[in-house]
Amino acid sequence: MVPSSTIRRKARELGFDACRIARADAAPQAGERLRAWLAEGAHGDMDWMAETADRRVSPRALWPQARSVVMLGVNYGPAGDPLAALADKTRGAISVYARNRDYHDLVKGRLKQLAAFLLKEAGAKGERADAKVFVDTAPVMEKPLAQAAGLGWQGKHTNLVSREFGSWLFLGVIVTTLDLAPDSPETDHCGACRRCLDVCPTRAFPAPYRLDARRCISYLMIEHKGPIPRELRAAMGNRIYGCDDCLAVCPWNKFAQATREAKLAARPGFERLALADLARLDDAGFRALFAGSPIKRIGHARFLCNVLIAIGNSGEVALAEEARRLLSHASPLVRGAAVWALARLLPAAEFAALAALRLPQETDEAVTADWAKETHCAKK
Ligand code: B12
Ligand code: SF4
Ligand code: SF4
Repeated sequence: MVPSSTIRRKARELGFDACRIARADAAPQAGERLRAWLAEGAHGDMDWMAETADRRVSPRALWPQARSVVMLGVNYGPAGDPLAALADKTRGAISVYARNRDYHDLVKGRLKQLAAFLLKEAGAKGERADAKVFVDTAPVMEKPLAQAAGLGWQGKHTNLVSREFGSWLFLGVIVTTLDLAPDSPETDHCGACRRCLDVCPTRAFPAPYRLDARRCISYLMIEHKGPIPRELRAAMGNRIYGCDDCLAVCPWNKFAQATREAKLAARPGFERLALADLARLDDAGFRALFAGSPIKRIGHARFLCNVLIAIGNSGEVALAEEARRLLSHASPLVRGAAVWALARLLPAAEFAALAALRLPQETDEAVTADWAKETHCAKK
């Protein structure tokens, strides 16, 4: 058997901050809870969650030969106050995890190296084995497995909390046919605290330990396909990609440290990008600015919608010009968000005059309906 200490030493050398082991069937309740969550429809339009449910319930369902999981964590702790960017309404707030390189690329490369090392060590001991590596995108429930391995516990905000790194651990997993010595699971240390539940701007937690993704800003900005529900837009403030509020208020962050990984520390300026500049980016400019970042994955149109909602929430009349220009954008989603932003920034008479001018040119039914709705509730 490859000793845990050998795996941990190599993991540390490769840049992982935490490494613990569990049996592949160590989180038996997770599958049942996943099914209940899906049955409630809490996954919204993340159809891929439901489509892969049969395999997602357990690593053994995904790969019957799996015996052990090696759970890895990479600390992406911010250097300063993670919520400071929410203060300046004329600038966009990007969540901590997206302020530099896409962690999927970074973590996956390291997982592959660690898996290769593990198989080589096992081979040297005459053990025939196989391994697969996953980070986020595969049908594996990483959080309950990480808790079973002792990396942390699933807090009331449903994310993994570590006694050493607080809320700021990316997770990755190596699933292997090897029998490895399991570590002990971590227990829940939330106690009576409910800070994360109370801070959520869109009230996305129907109960502790349960998230309704349909109300979560992170889902709405990154995963949701259609227009963001109007009743949730004001609560999004100046966020333009993801949300950290429930993570940031956790008292266990007092033990957190800034990441040691330069590729995960905020890129200079990324915490203070002006909404006006972001609204003016064309597709090529968007791709260039966010090259290598997870933000690029949502595409230019989706990104502009997020920026327009932040513009609508800014209270800054000067930004109406940016929204007015985007009324001519090719995407109806962007045009609809521009209508919403203008209704919040312009006086009612000016908005009505603009509607009279632009409405006859609008060809999309949903955007036409947006004009009608906003004409009723435009700022007096
Ligand atoms: C889908 C998904 C999302 C969705 C849904 C999130 C969710 N909580 O399920 C959306 C788009 C909203 C999202 C947002 C974010 N995500 Co995300 N996401 C995932 C993904 C791909 C799957 C998660 C999943 O299986 N959800 C299904 C639900 C049913 O599972 P669950 O959350 O584990 O639910 C458990 C609890 O509800 C619990 N439970 C239910 N009832 C009860 C009752 C009791 C008493 C108890 C104790 C427990 C309990 O049991 C369930 C099963 O364990 C994972 C990667 C992966 N493959 O695991 C990343 C992942 C969870 N995301 C991650 C991150 C960083 C984020 C964001 C912080 C990003 C951001 N800043 O915007 C936010 C956080 C929002 C939040 N509060 O969760 C990290 C979290 C790392 C960590 N330390 O936990 C992961 C692990 C990716 C990674 N590889 O690092 N995400
Ligand atoms: S990420 Fe933001 S919106 Fe989503 S649950 Fe946490 S605080 Fe609420
Ligand atoms: S904020 Fe409180 S309740 Fe939420 S995860 Fe942290 S300790 Fe648990």
